[in-house]
Amino acid sequence: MSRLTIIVAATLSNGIGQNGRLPWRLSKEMQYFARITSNAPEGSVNAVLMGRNTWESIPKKFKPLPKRANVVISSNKQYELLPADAPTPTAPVFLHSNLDSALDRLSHSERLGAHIHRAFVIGGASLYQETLSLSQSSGSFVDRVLLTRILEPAFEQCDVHMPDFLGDKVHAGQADAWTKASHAELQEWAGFEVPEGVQEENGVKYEFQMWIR
Ligand code: FOL
Repeated sequence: MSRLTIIVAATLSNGIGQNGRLPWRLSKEMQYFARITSNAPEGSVNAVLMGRNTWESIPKKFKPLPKRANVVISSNKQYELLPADAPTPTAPVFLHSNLDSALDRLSHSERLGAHIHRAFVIGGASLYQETLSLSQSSGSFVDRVLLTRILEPAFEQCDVHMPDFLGDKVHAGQADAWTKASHAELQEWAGFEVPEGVQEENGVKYEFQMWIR
């Protein structure tokens, strides 16, 4: 079974986006995203799995996300990932027309050109929903969420929300309920020092969390 990790920055009401982009600009938070998704042992790389809207939200100069195998899901098989006149990409990028096909590709990671260390689902809302719904008995399962909780302000103008995986009472109290890992566990899994407690950038307060099931 291949394990998947969701990484997301979300407000207390699960807001994640506005007008096709992130509602905030948090450079240290973005550095955390880049570092944790890039960090892999010598000779391997991590994969970042994303929906087409998320791919389009990434600034041109960071596409494809460097040092990671980029996997984009779009039902449009003719979708042009990069403009014809774009420079030759420095990181691998693959298009899949559905999640199953993308996950199948991950499980044969030699076809991605390198050994895949970890696979991250980086958004957006519909891919978070679809991957959270995978059952443990299927080939792939989300067993970890790296949640950056945006505490304040509320960012009530968000127009995209991630599924309420913690408040989902369907699983509450059951064997596969989500539990919050300690900060030490987060750091150990990350493999580098992660700031603990409430962080503040540009007047935005947030906290790095890890949830497991
Ligand atoms: N998870 C967390 N914790 N924070 C996020 O901002 C986030 N964003 C997405 C998914 N999960 C997240 C999706 N959106 C880039 C831009 C948007 C984006 C994801 C990544 C991006 O440009 N990343 C560059 C770093 C750019 C920089 O250093 O400013 C990268 O190399 O990862």
